[in-house]
Amino acid sequence: MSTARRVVLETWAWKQRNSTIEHVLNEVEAPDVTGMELPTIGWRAAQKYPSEVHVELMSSGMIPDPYIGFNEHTVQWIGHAEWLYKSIFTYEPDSAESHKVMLEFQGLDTLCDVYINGDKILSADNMFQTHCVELIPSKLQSSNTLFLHFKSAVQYAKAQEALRGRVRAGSTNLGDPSRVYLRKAQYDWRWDWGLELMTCGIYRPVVLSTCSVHIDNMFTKASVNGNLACALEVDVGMKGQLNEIEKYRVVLKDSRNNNVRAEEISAGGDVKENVTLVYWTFDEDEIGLWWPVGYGDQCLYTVELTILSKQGVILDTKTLRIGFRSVKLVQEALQEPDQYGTGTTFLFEINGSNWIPADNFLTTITPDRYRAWLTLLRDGNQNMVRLWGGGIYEPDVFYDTCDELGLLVWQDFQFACGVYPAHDSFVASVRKEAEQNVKRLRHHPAIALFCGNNEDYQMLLQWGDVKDFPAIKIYEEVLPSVVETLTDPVIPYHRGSPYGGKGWDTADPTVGDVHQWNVWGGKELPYQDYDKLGGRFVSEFGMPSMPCMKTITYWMKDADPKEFHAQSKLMAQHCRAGSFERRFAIAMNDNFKVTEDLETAVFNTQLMQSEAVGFAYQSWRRNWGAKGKQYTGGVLVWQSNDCWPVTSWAIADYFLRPKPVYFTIARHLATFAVGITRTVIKNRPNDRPRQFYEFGAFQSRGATLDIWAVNGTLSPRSATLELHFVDLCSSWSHRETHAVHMPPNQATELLSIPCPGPPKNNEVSLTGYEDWTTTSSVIVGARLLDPNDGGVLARFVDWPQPYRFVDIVDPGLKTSVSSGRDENTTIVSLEVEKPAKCVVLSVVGDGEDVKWSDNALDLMPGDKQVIYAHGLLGRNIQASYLGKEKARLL
Ligand code: BMA
Repeated sequence: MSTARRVVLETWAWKQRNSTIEHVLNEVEAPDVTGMELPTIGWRAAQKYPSEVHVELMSSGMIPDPYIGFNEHTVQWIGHAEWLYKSIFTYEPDSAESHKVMLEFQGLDTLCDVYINGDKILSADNMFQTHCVELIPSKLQSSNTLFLHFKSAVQYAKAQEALRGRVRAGSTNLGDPSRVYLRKAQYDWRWDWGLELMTCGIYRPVVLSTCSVHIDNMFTKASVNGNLACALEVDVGMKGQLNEIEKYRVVLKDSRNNNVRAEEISAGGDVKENVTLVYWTFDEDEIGLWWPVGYGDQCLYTVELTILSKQGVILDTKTLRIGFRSVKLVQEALQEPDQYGTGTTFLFEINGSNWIPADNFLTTITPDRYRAWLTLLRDGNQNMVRLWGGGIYEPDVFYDTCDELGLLVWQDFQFACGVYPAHDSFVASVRKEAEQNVKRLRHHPAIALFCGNNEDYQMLLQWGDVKDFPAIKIYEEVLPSVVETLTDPVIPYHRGSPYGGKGWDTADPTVGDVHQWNVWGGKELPYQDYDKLGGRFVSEFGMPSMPCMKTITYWMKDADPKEFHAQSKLMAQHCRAGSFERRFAIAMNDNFKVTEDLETAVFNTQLMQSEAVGFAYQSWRRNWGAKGKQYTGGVLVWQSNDCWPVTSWAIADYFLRPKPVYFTIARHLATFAVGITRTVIKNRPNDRPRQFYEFGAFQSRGATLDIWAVNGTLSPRSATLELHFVDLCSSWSHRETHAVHMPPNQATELLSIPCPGPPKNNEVSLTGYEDWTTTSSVIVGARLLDPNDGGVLARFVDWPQPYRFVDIVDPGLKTSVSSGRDENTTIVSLEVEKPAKCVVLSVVGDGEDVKWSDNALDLMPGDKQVIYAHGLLGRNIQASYLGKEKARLL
């Protein structure tokens, strides 16, 4: 009998296969049998662990960085070759009673035959599964050779396609449709923000364990009832010599390591593989609840399970960190129709973004990088992250960090944009993948929803010509039953994203969730229409932009200077969005002056993304009304992050550099927010956004302003709404205040007024708002002030549109810089004499990035803004803004 021992196998050698496997297993040199004209590479010590072949090839200097220049194309051969890994491990039976020896492969990417001492022990074909193989101790020697043979996923998928038929799967920029036949991250085949990199390798640890009893899984059922009373049941699943078990010890500890409860349970006679160990109910105040960020603390507990033998030997232990929370997806009838009809809510009271894998090379994403990404999202006032179905089930550190930060997780099962098959072996593989991942994830309080797939229902509806949809069996039978059986309390399951209306009308704005791609994509509508394009829960929508110049410079390394142009070949190589040339042309032409300068184009695309996404967020949050009127229950922008340096919808780029939109979203999602919509009354209503003014007649046409506010707290709040109107073309300005009241946890309409402006004769009108009002260049600043201390609860500035018509005047931007509380922090104050649009601060020169507490601000005269810059370290600051898009020294 023995305590379980686990050893991570970290030392590997790798090489490209160029002879038969038999030759390799026998370590015999042999002639090239691949028949391919590919470079061949002999055994080399792996530099990284876990390991992927591209990363090894790069570390050895054998291939260039595919994220730079056009290098993607020179590394395509790697995905067509086959790759071998080898490890030698020692085995010493610690006693004759060591009954079980197991090898656990926590992640093999993807098609991999595994051999021990020449015997095949596993044929893996699903990257999302953990493969656990029991070894026969008598066959092990003191030194053992483990061989991994990775086959070409590209070729396997094509062969399956030849066998089973070609299906539809996204458009051509979403990778080859044969991808649906292999359970490998779908974005590896290329996506509309990602390059084609078919890597392979040991992307998660390989663990050798020896034990007599092994905890296969621990199921912690932490529940919270309607009165917020908590209970915990702990079940265990075990394998091995169960008759050796004398007792179990279960301990619940709080985050300070204090015992909350502890119990020893005698195993009794006939021990079963699955046992319920404890069911504890707790007194009020004994347990702190886990809340999403912004709603309360994230109290976390650990459950420690120890299995003891009759001799007091610890046979195995397992620890899981849990939280107590209930999660419901509320889909109940709304009281009255809104602009879309009545329908039902879809709410968790959440806002956030869509996560894609943070790198094409998963082994390069360190726990610190995961934490930095998720902290960035949390600091941006997001409280939900959706793990999109074309990526991976992320490693534990991702979900642990979400638990700690209070970020809820919407977890897609890994299917995206395709007609997936459902033959028996495929369904069996998916079932196992789903069971393993649900068991791995279910104890995380952050998990709010499991979702069947990304856009598979929608694509079908869109195409209209696909009759056969075999994977319905997966989305409507297999996955919901796995979630229902393996979670308790049951975690909500949603068939697909989007999914809702009758007959799979995935675009129905009154039921379920929608993906809104009619601004960028679809009908190419102006982004100023986003307020008419909402739904009960908008789980995707977005607008792309270029990353900052520093990131562009990374991929331009050694490039010809002529590539530094918005429409150059290298800029296109680093933008994968379908029809991006035409779509950018339309949206940019609608809103901005055409430019040939790359830096100006970068600024303009970023401003457009910020304005578009910002307008959507503020409009849809406005739909969060009182009970029965919660018309929009959440918004998840596409997309949080990037997997390489690229022009995409990401709100922060590959190097975690936030784009202006990141800060704009943060402001719209703050606890208090104020919003304005401007409607130009006598516009041409059918062919242009209603916010656009007529350049020829702006002295005679007025606009109305609708102003609302959101109180995200659970208490009512009184405030002063302060409005400041400033004309860009004259010295006219005007201020007024209104006392307002905001009921808790909802948006409230505050005012609907004509927009004031300078009178025709340049005489200031003091008598209300008449028809002579103009929107021509009147900037409207709104602030919500605390009536007691004047503190600013929220601010928003509305500019006339389109921006290409606005005659910008020099805002007279003044900055002052002083030292902050610690040597790493600098306080930067910004003031203007005239309004400035989207003032983006950046650091001059190279070195570490600066973390700005806020950025991309709309500044108003008399409203000084203070920003904290972390890591500036005495370097100079530069600024860009609408009208001065090229950054200049302050
Ligand atoms: C969606 C996603 C992705 C895609 C994005 C941008 O609908 O599900 O497939 O990358 O749009 O086009």
